[in-house]
Amino acid sequence: MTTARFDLLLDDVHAATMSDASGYAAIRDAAIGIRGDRIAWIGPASELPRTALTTRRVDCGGRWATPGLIDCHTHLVYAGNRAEEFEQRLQGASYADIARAGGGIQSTLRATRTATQDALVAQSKPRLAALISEGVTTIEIKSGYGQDTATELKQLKVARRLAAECEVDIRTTLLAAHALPPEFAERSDAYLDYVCREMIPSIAAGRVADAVDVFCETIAFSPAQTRRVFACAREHGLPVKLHADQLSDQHGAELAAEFQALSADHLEHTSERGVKAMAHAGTIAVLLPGGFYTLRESRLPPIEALRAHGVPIAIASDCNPGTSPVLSLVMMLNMACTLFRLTPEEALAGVTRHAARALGLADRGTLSIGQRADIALWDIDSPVELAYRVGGNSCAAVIRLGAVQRMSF
Ligand code: DI6
Ligand code: FE
Repeated sequence: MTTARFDLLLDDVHAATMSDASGYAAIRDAAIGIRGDRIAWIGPASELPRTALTTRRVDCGGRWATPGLIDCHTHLVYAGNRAEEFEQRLQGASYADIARAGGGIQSTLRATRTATQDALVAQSKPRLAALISEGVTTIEIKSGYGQDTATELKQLKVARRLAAECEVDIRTTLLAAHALPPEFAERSDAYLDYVCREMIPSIAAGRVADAVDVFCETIAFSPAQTRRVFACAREHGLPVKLHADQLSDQHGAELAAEFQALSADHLEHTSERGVKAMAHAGTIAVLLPGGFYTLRESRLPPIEALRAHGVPIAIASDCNPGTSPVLSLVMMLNMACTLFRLTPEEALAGVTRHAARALGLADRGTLSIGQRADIALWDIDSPVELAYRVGGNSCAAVIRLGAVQRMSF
């Protein structure tokens, strides 16, 4: 028998491996052996080969390990602040009223267009740091506050720069079809000509985006327009995602499924037919409780149908300045359970295993042999506590690509 050799061995640890569809797939009193940037061994410590050698050993003191968290839907890179809109909404204005008065996405667009790359990095980094401090090791960041090639590119480049400067893996998504820029007012088809003829080709050539997203809604782009953007994205070899059925049933889920989208996100108004189409296509459902909470929505996403048809459910922060000024993915576990009635197991799978799939990533999201060694350690007595607590940060350590990033014990 060959001797097991590890660079890092975690022991006296309980592991919520998330490695199968049922619950935490927990291993109590586990050990996790890491070689290079991968998990090389995981199992009950009692089964660890006695001859195993390791360069470094960390006694985790009975803490829980989970896969590093994955936030699969954010608009984290933007300039400015919309706190005054929060006050306006408290006084009775609706999200749509504010948008019509030139606020909302347009106000973030103006601020983002005029910000330098350095200013965008400086404003976005603290938001990213907050998410990372709670165990996030992979995050998706969308553009969508530029609506011209230069600014969309600037947002995506800032996201790439944040990846180089921070301890996190970043996937980027082009969301050029988020809102209509002022120069194209009343001319949405002309704007999409520009998106398809110029933006998508140049973004694809520069390899600055990993996917293309569209906001399909009465206040944004129609299903026919979405179809056009998706066809163009696919021609350029980019996978698609969709802001689908958030405020009304646009049959967005069906449309996403038709284009084999990685995910359809929001889904509050999706019908059972839409859910079936997603199941058939393997499209992941991304639920965003932060927006639901902030806008005080009442219509729930079709959780029962998603379960019944076996559509994997991911959960994300939707971090954005308007509808979800959320800087805690762990808080979304609580909201997913409290507001959407997910189980704590489902919620945790939503920010690990299923979130990885929503980004098309097969190398992370579970603690199992061969996966990236992206691991969060938590000061909790059981994994339910992650969803149960509101506030406080119980993340005690983060290991990313096999390296200990941070450890508070
Ligand atoms: N749906 C949302 O909830 C956000 N974007 C989207 O397509 C809102 C973005 C904002 O208000 O800035
Ligand atoms: Fe969003």
